[in-house]
Amino acid sequence: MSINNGEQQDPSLVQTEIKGEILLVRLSRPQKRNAMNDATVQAIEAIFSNIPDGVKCAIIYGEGKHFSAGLDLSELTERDTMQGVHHSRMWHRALDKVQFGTVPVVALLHGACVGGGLELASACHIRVAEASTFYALPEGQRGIFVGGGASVRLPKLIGMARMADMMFTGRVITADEGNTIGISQYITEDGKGMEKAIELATKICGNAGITNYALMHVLPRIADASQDQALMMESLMAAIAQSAPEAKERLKQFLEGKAKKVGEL
Ligand code: 1HE
Repeated sequence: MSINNGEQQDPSLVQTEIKGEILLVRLSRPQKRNAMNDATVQAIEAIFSNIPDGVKCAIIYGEGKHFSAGLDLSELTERDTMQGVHHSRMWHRALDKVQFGTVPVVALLHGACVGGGLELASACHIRVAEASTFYALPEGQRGIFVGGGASVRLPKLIGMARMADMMFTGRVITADEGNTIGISQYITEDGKGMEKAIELATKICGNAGITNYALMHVLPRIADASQDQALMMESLMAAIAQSAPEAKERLKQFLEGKAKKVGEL
C-alpha cells in the first residue's frame, strides 16, 4: 500500500536514541509537520515492537515546531474502501504496540497535536504538553473519520461529548484547556517539556517492573470490563504484585524507615 517515493524508505522519519534506561523516539519529518505517512506508522510499530534490553521507559516527541499534523493527507486520495480498512488497521496495530508494548511511554507535546497526532498521543501513558500545544480533530472538516483509535482512546481521556464537539465543529483546544479536561497530565513552559518528560520517565524507570506492567496491561482491561470481572482482576493483580520479591523488599525498607515517604517519592 505504500507509495515508494524514496522518502518513505528513509529510516530517518523516526529517530531513536537511548539515554540510560530511557528510549527517546523522535518524529523526524519537520518539513511536513511530522505528518505520518505509512512508513512513519510502520517505523513506530517496529520501534515499539523491539524495545532494546535495558530500556524501561520511552519518550516520544516531535522535531520542529509541531508534535504532529496527523495523517499524511497526500496518501489518502487514491484509496478504495478495503484499502481504507487495511490502512486504519495498520494504525491500530502500530498504536497498540505503543499502548500495550513492554515499556510505558511518555508523550511530549508541542505545537499541533492534531488528527492522527492526537491519536498517537492518546495511545501513550502520560502526556506532557508545552504551552504551545493545541489539539484538534480536523477529520470532521476534511470529510473523513478518525481511523487511528481516537474513537476508543480519546473519550476515555475527555469524554465522548467533547470528542464529538471537536469533530462536529473543528474546535481547537489550547494546552491549558487540554490539561484541564484530561488530555495532558502535565503542562510546562515552551522548551521545558523534555526536562519534565525525563523527570517523569526516570521515576517510572524506578518502579517495580510488575507495577508498570499492571498499569499498562491490566488497568485498561479493568476499565473495559464489567464491575464483577474488574474487581476479580484487581484482586488477582494485587495478589501477584504483592507476592513478588521486589514488593516484599520495598515494603520491608519502608517499615525499617529506610524508604522515602509519600511526597518525597
Ligand atoms: C501536510 C500535513 C498533513 C502539513 N498531510 N501534508 N491533519 C490535518 O488536517 C492537519 C493539516 N495541517 C495543518 O493544519 C497545518 O499544517 C498545521 C497547523 C499542522 C501546521 O501549520 P504550519 O503553518 O506550521 O505548516 P504548513 O505550511 O501548513 O505545512 C507545511 C508543509 O507540511 C506543507 O507542505 P509544503 O509542501 O507546501 O511545504 C503542508 O502541505 C504539509 N503538511 N500537514 C500532508 N497532515 C489514522 S487516521 C488519522 C486522520 C487524520 O489525522 S486527519 C487530520 C490530518
